[in-house]
Amino acid sequence: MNGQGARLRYSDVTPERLWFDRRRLIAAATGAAAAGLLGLPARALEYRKSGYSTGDEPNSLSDITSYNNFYEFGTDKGDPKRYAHRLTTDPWSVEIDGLVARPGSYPLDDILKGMPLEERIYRFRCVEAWSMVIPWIGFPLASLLERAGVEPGARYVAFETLVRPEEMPGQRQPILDWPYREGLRLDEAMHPLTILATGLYGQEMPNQNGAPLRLVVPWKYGFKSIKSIVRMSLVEKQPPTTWEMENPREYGFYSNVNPQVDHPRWSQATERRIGASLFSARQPTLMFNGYAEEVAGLYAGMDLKKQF
Ligand SMILES: Nc1nc2c(c(=O)[nH]1)N[C@H]1C(S)=C(S)[C@@H](COP(=O)(O)O)O[C@H]1N2
Ligand SMILES: [Mo]
Repeated sequence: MNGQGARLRYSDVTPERLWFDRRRLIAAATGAAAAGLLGLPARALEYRKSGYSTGDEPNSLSDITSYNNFYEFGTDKGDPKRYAHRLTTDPWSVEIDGLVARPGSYPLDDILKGMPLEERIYRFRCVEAWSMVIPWIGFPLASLLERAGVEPGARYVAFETLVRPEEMPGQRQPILDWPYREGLRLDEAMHPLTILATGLYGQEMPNQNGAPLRLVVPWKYGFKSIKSIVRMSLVEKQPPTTWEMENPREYGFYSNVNPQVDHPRWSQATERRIGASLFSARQPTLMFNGYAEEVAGLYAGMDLKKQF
């Protein structure tokens, strides 16, 4: 995989301290030529900063890559880091089917050709009441859906993760009903905050975070961010989603971050920022994870206690 945006090898990892320095350098430099003079890898610069970023301080690369949920590799937070490096992510294709004008198998290299990659620092809120701040690199899901040509009648997008038990040890056990599945309403999918991420911290997506392509929907609980996507289907009816299938009482289709609607077994009113000092206070969770201004309108007139 060469020269495609943020698809750098994970072995090229840049320590985050260097990344912060690099951000300063990039701010001072003008484009790839200047970056070349500074001896920086040009591929890492093939994205631009986005106005959508939050002002929060990002978590460390080490937090982001060692405390993960990716049940295909096991249920322990350390399992993805332990086992996901064995996953082959090149070549990779995404099947786009259903109600689209141009269905088919889209090679990731083709998807990334001409796709404007942006760095977006987003808050990430897990349903387990912890949070992180992550500098994703990605592109709007809407851009890809527009390429495929959404047909009238499509009202939802259904997503599926790769099934490859040879490389995904968790899939050799019936932990979940594989493949991992997720879904969005079409207006949520087309919203400019919704991205398909191909990297973070200026480098290719670490396998444990969902390489090579994962969804990021910053106003929803983390489990909506399906990893290692191989299929996207444009459909008429609300699709079944993994956690709703497992336990519909605890996990709804919408899964919007909402401090007023508790999980049946714990409160969603506050959150613990991973990496923060043990003595630092939990912080209040914000409606729609702090993105209410942008997305509250999508849910006007809905009872969010019933459609959670
Ligand atoms: N395919 C797949 N995607 C997944 C999961 C999973 O188990 N399998 N876990 C989800 C959950 S519960 C969370 S909190 C986030 C975690 O993303 P991160 O490890 O990059 O922080 O991924 C989500 N996407
Ligand atoms: Mo989660």
